[in-house]
Amino acid sequence: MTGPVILESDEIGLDEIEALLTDAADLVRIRAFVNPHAAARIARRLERHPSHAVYRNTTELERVGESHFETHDESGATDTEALAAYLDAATQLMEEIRGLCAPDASPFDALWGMLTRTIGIERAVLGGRAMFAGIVRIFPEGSELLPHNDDFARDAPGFDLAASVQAQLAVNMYLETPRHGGELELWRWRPSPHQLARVREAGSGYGGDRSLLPVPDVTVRVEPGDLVMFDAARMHAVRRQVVGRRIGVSCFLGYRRGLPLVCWS
Ligand SMILES: O=C(O)CCC(=O)C(=O)O
Repeated sequence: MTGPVILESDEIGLDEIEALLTDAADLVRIRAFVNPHAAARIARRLERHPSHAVYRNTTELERVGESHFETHDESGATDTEALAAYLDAATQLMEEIRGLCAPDASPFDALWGMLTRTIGIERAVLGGRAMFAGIVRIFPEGSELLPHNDDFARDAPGFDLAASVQAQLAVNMYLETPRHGGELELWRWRPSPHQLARVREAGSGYGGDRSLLPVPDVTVRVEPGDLVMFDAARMHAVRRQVVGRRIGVSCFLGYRRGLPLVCWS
């Protein structure tokens, strides 16, 4: 078994995505993708947005914007009212979040601009309507994200988008990071639903029990300004924020061979 393979890059293009999907790399990182000096300022402005709230189904964590994860339950059953509200608000929320970044450049716009140049990017469409993309995730001091993976086909069964996406990549751009804790952990394991059920932490609606998992294959300390991308089908987690909090802008990229990427949160 090799040690962690972090592909340091200055761009995300097809080569970087291919490296993740073939396991040639565990993680792609672009250092200072967001100006590290602007990052803290942007974080302070974003957290003032009125949508700032705890996640409906993970109350330890907070977010600005909205997340498709909050529109379904553990089994993947859609809460139709929550989904309609999510789609109704998507475009305006994205504009408001962009507006709050100004006069600094919006991290999400920078990602969008880069992907427009390299591969092509579109907002994901669900039931004919564009999804929200670019959630701001706030991990308060003391919080953690349990080991889990993300799979749109599992979370939104029956939608065309799920069937057309061949791989789901997670992109996180960090604006503020804790002085101690908050490392990203990644396993070289893409568990099936059955395997996931076997390691589920009692009482958690989404996450695995660390004591049932081996030591992660990759543990990375992230810095303000870093962009990190990995295959969301792999088990991943965020260690407890011991001192300080962690704020980042996050979205998923859906890879479809020969087509532009699609983006959602
Ligand atoms: O914030 C991170 O570093 C990873 C978050 C995560 O679990 C995800 O993007 O799915």
